[in-house]
Amino acid sequence: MTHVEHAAEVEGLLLEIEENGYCIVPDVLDPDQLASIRVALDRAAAEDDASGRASRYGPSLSNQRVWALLNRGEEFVQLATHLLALEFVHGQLGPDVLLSNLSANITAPGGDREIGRLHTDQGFLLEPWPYRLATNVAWFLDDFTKENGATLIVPKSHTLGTFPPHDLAPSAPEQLIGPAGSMAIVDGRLHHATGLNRTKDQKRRAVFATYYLPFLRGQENWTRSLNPDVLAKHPDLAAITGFEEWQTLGGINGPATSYLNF
Ligand SMILES: O=C(O)CCC(=O)C(=O)O
Repeated sequence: MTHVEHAAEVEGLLLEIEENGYCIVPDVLDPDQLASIRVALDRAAAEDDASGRASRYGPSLSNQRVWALLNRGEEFVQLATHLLALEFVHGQLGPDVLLSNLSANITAPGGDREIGRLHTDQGFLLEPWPYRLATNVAWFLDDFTKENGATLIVPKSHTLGTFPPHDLAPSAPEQLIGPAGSMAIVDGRLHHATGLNRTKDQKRRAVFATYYLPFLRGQENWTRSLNPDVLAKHPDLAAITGFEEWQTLGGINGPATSYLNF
């Protein structure tokens, strides 16, 4: 594909997000990349279980979240800084962004009703929301199917600029469906929820990279949690994890103090 064809394709998909609140891009990760990310995630999830720190939820605690993945393997740094994903993120949010969080959500069989509520990724702001503050990149590590908990979505709900209805059981007309290796780009205002995994024995693994406009405080406080070795190896992470001053914000106007062991 030529540079011009590529730019036109990205432009077309950005328009699709403007209209529907999301788009799905297939074939972004190749089978080797997928295999190594799955191994890294399974290892991190098992380590959390073994240490008693696992973030499990749902009626039978079948679902598992694994947080702050920058610290859990090189594979995850590559996802957070993936050039094509960042092209979409910059198209949505502009040239400067922060990585609010990088987490995995693993749905597994268990439970008989949808678990989470419909929500958005910028629900920290009082409504109405005049513009987008967040963009989420969902990396499909397994096929996303109707049965295995593919994310529930309400297309075009990003144009409402409001919270979803406060119902306990989410009702959404569509789901993010696509093969493993795809990524979905989701406007931070889109109403969505984790689907219920109705399969007998299939997990649905996904990594969610959420980016914010640079003046916001992100979900993860990377300036305290990012492993210094990871930062030393990837100095380009400094800007998106909030280590650098942006405009007049986040500067250090006095001696710097390390709170890493605080
Ligand atoms: O796991 C999913 O399908 C959705 C996760 C989600 O809603 C989120 O990370 O905000």
